Amino acid sequence: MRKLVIASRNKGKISELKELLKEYNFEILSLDDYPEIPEIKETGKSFKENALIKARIAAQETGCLALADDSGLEVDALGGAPGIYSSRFAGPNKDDEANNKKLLELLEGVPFDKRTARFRCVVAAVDPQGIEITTEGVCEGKIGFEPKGSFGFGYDPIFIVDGYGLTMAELKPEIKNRISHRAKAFKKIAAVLKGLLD
Ligand code: ITT
Repeated sequence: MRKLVIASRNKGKISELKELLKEYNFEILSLDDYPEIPEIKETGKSFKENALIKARIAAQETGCLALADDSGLEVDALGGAPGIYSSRFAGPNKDDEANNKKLLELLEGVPFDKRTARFRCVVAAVDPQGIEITTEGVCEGKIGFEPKGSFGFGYDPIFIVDGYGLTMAELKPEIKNRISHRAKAFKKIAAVLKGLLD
């Protein structure tokens, strides 16, 4: 079976990507299986640049097809922040609760109709021979006034998904895995990969 390395150490992301990859015939690994690979610095200026940086390093270091996801939340009332800085918005230690608290504080006094936001995800696939593909997915919503729900990770408890009236953390994982930014980007890349591998 062909090996595929997910170039991530984010447990929430890895489990979502594993679920999305279930139907494909890969042995799935992640950077947790390669503890010797140091933390990859995300020095890019866009989700696409960062996804490619992560996938390229993982492909080079492991010799396997690598898949990386760079994603984040864009809040219109904050000029698109936290964007590519989503994971460390409240400081260097990735702490979802602190990130959510900071975001809610910054939006204090902003009415519901002005709290528009979207999750954006770019997935990059890089193979050791140097073939590179990227795709993007977006999921629109609004930032709520308090955290709700316990599924998912990151900003899910404060992100109210358009058309559902519930936060992403209140939606069952199988629903998130159908409608999320990651699912959309992933669906597109899976179609291309399938064509390449067949
Ligand atoms: P890796 O680089 O190891 O994959 P990371 O958490 O640093 O892990 P990113 O740089 O792509 O990954 O940052 C993504 C951040 O955006 C993530 O930590 C969350 O705060 C947020 N985010 C992305 N997708 C999300 C989702 O589906 N639900 C909630 N928050 C999400």
